[in-house]
Amino acid sequence: MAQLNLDDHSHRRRNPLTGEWIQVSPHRAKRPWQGQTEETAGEEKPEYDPTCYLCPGNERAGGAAVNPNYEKTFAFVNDFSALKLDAPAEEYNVDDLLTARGEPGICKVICFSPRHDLTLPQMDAPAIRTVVDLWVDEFRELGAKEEINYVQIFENKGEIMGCSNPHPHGQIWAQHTVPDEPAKESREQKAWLDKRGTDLLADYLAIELREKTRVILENDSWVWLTPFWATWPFETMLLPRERRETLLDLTDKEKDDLADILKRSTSKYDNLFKTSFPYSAGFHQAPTDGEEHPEWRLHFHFYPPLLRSATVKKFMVGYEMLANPQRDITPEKAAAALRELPTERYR
Ligand code: H2U
Ligand code: ZN
Repeated sequence: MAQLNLDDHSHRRRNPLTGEWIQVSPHRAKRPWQGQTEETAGEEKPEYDPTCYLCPGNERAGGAAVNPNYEKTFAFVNDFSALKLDAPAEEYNVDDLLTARGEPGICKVICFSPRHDLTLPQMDAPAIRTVVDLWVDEFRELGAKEEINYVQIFENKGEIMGCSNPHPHGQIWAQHTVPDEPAKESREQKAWLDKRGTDLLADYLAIELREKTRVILENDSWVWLTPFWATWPFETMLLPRERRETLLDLTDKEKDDLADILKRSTSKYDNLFKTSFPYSAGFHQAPTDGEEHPEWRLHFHFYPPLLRSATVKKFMVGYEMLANPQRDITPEKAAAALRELPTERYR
């Protein structure tokens, strides 16, 4: 039997943050990298759109409110919030088979810029820094609430991801329960700390900085890489060099550096298929449950759906739905493709 070659043989990789596995089939992607770069129809947007419910001074959907004439960023409670603070945190149980619980929470919408026509890579670093500051402020305020034990900050970008409005914006859902994805990461990081006495992502980062095959970009405070266990073709993760449990622990320099690496990473993404690159992305951070979390290291995940071009998307169906997520192009190949691209956006 030949020795296992991760560039060649079909294999499974374990995600140490969740304990879940991914099927990798590198032989199916043996053909050399053929990044098709058909430019998508020039999506020319106006700086201000009088029909946009997020532009400054405009009325929101259904006349819920009128936006102020904001000049940098703007946050408001989602007019169609999925989570509400008035839900009683009570149990419902029928014979231990039908179990439910009331879930109090708060949903917010956060506008990144008054400009309707920009996205993160098109904003300058000081403007992105104002978004970082908004994330910090919102996290502080929501996380401090008695009922709130977890704050999920995210951005859903692009029509292909079901995003309803091109105005640059993200969302925050803050709630009583730590939801499943961060709960898995809490469990695995805690188990690692208990067993090894170190933080899991510190040990992981050390390997990545040694091997360098999956690192794409670095600055003084952050490392951008394709995780060894990435599921989506161009999935990436942004890690702080120092252990920071939440955004509240970041220094001024780390916040500036975060703005810098967000600009350059999202520019590379746009350059990959010469399109405004769609994704779901966001932070995973320690719960805001009042407990100590020495096991936690905050990080940012990018989950982009595109596979081969601006229009060819990876479907998570069939085997993925019924058995296990699967990928062809290896995380190492994806990192190499992203590494080659300029950090300056194509236009
Ligand atoms: P997307 O980024 O997924 O398109 O979501 C935009 C959010 O904005 C969505 O959750 C909210 C929707 O409920 N929204 C308002 O709160 N007010 C509005 O006037 C329209 C949209
Ligand atoms: Zn707008």
